[in-house]
Amino acid sequence: MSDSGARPSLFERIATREIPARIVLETERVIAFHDIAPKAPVHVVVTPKAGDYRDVVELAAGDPGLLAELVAAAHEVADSLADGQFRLVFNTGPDAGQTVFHVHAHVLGGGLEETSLG
Ligand code: IU
Repeated sequence: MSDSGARPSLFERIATREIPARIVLETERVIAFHDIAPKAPVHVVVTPKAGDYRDVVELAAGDPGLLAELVAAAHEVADSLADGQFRLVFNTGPDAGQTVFHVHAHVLGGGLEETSLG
């Protein structure tokens, strides 16, 4: 649950199975599921089960260990679904495309040549 009695976020409701998702990995504090609108052959959302932090900047300041758990989960997902190769995207703020204000990473893989930043 979020603090301050706020309504549970979308991703908290996925973590409690209130909203269905295709879950691919779960640990004590982290959950990963296929994005409902994939932007790459592999597109998985990795997020803390609790909605205490709205974005990666808050998470890094407040619980860097949990940020490291997200990265480890992303690596594990990519190992099983994308040959261990992946792009990790944290949309941060509405102008950057963030729509869910519960920190999460997009794990993108499976062939990204057409969207390469390099
Ligand atoms: P964003 O970085 O906040 O834009 O990411 C939110 C993502 O959540 C976005 O890619 C949606 O497709 C995704 N999503 C989902 O996976 N399942 C849902 O039920 C809903 C949104 I609503």
